[in-house]
Parts: sequence; C-alpha cells; structure tokens
Amino acid sequence: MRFLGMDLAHPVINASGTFDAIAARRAFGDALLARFPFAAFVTKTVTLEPRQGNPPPRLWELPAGMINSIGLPNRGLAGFLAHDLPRLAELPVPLVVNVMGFTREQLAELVAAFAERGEVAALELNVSCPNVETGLVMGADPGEIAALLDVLRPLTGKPLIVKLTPNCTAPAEVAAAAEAHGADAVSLVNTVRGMAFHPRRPGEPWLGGGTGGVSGPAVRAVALAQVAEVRARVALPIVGMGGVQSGRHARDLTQAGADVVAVGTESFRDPLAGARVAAELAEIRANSGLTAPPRPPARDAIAHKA
Ligand code: RRO
Repeated sequence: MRFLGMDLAHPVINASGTFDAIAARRAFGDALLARFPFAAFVTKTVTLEPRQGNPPPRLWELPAGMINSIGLPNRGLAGFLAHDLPRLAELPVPLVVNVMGFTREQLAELVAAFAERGEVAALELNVSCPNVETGLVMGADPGEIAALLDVLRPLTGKPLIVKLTPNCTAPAEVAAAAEAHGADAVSLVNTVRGMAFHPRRPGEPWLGGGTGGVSGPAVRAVALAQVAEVRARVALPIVGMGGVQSGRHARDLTQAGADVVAVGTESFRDPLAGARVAAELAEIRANSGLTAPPRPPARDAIAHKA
C-alpha cells in the first residue's frame, strides 16, 4: 500500500519508542533485516540536546499493560545524525523520525535538520510536552498546534505526522487544527497519563518521574474511541495505535478510521508481534472479502451516549 508517499508492504508499523531497532540488530544480526516486523520504522523521540531521561524506576507493570516514565533519553540531534541515522538507514523499510521540542524554535531546528535527508521518509511530531514559553501542552491545544505548524510547514516537503495526546479535552479539535495548518497525517494515541504508588511506602510515587504514560490493552478502548472521534472530524490519514495485540485489534482500529496501525507495548513481549499482527489482519481481511479499510463510521454512530 502507499501511505504518505511511502511504499508499505502491509499496514502495520511500530509505535515510537517501543522497538529499539539498533539493539535488535545487534541481538539478531541480519536476520532482523530479513524478517523485519514493521512496514515502516518510527524512531524513538529525538530532541535537540542529549537527554539522560528520568531517574529510575521508569516502569510499572499493570494488570493490562504498563506505565512508563522514560523521560526522552536520547543522544540529541547531533548524536542521532552521527550514530543512529546511518544504522537506521540500513533497515529494509521507510524511516519516520519522531522529534520533540520544548519550544517551536527547537522543533523548527529539528525539522529543518531532517528536511533534506534522503534517509528520512517522514517526520512525526511528538507534541505531548509543554511549550516552555506558553506553558500549554502543544498537542492539547488547537491554537498551539496551528501556530506550530505555521512555523514547521514551510521548512520541509516531507510528510508531517502529528502525534496526538489523549490527555486533552478534544483531540479532534487538535486534529482539525493540524489538518487546517498543513499536517499530512495524525497518529494517536500516545500514552494516557497515570501513576502508581510504591507497594511498601504508601503515598510515595513509584515512578522516578512521579507520573507516567499508560499503554497496552488498558488503553485499547480509549484509542478506539479517539480514533473514531478524530476520523469523524478530519479527512487526514490516521495512524491508529493503543493496545494492539492481534489482527482483530488492528482491524477494529481500521474500522474506527485508521489507515495504518501501530503496535507498541506488545513488541516488548514479542519482538515479532508486528509481523504477526500484520499476518492476522491480512487473514481477517481475506476471509471477510475486505481489501481496504471500510468507510469511517458516520458521525452519529460515535456521538457520545452519556
Ligand atoms: O520518553 C517517554 O517517557 C515517553 C514519551 Br517522549 C512519549 O511520547 N510517550 C511515552 O509514553 N513516554
């Protein structure tokens, strides 16, 4: 299939930060390239400066998923360009670079740095953090997204995918602002904010970062509802994700309106989960005679029932 100018062997990609392709290549060698589980690869988030990430503990297991508070550890732009990009360019699939900035100018610098890189097929904008100048979470505010895209859009002809946060009142309004200001696609959901207390020290947060992001099956229903809500509002292509563990979960997201589905937390249990989900989805579609995503649900069908 074609998606944002990329040739994808199937509609399943990875969620940013959930599959370390460089470490997997070290562990599995070229066998990873021969059986790469995703149709495109989305990098971990890259920031302008190197970051250590949050103090440990960084993970808390839930009955149906986990909470992470990783805190964006990465080599920074220069380190990414020198160390990671050459290795990621060897992957047998199109590369999407995920970037995050704490100001519009930082994001502009990141987007400009990748604008002419032939190794990079598209950029995903992680807007789940506060703009330190306005105090507003960029991805939770339509005005922030509009202003951000007005700065970024002229900087590159590469597809810009806006990764929406579920931690806001109206993700569809944010998606509409992204569409009106030149985004090429949206991806959703990032993790849902959550926290856990230390098992033996009541009231003390377990995670070094205090709170974190919930992912896995626990957020599947949230993702389904938000994808449907966004699909009812915008015509942009959608990358849907949240708790996908099987072809049926992927199929559900496409029925909610996603064009492409991302597998995230499930890859920690099974590094080949992406390939399995893709195969199961293909089988479901073959058995149902469904070759393309069905039409999105009518607006009435997803109206709030409460
Ligand atoms: O690094 C993280 O802690 C993190 C990021 Br940037 C994100 O976008 N989503 C998430 O769950 N964790």
